[in-house]
Amino acid sequence: MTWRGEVPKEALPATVFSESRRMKSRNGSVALFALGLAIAACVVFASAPALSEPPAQTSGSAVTIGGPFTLSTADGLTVTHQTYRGKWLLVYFGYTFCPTSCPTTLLEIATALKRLGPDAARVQPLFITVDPQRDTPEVMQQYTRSFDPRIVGLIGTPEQLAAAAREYGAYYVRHRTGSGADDYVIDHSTYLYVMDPLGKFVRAFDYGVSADRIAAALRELMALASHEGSHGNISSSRSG
Ligand SMILES: [Cu+2]
Repeated sequence: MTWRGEVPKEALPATVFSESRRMKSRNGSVALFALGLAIAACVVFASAPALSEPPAQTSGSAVTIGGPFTLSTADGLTVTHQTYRGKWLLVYFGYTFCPTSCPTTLLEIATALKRLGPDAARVQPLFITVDPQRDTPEVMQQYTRSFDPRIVGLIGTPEQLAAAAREYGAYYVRHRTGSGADDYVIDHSTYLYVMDPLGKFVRAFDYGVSADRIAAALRELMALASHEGSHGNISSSRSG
């Protein structure tokens, strides 16, 4: 069974992380893993040199990133695009079996939350799986908690996930690595999207963004928003 996340023509060019070039198992050697990293880095940076700084403010742009979705938490709660209004969202599409880009990004997000201190309460990271076959609620729960319990993993039916990915212009496609049902990897775009407390897209970070940059950008955005007073429903936890 195969599914594809559709790539809207107007979407940001996808930074595709070519996981099919790497080992299919998580039990490979360190050397293989390092080689995989090197290949992945080449793929990412060679394919999207212009996207290392995509501050892409969308106001006035025809491109709309983010939109209605219905997904579920690992606890079985249904969530939609409305659920997290009032929070700054960090949205990332990936899967728990991902050998590099997902663990790397989630680690940076977890570190960014620590850097933000109390302001992290105003941020909600969402890790949306593109692998509904293997990412069961239990697997997702365990995975996101291993980075930071504040990261929420979202699952859904293949249709729900494809729809959510489409709203964000996220790309993913499965590649078989063997004949077994679970012998596959998923190439996927690696943007980390930032949505404001009103649910509007603010910017996207390309793969490789550091925790410090994520934290600094969020601080800046929060300060700007409270300065402008244009986001009345930001949870007024505190600021510093
Ligand atoms: Cu990944």
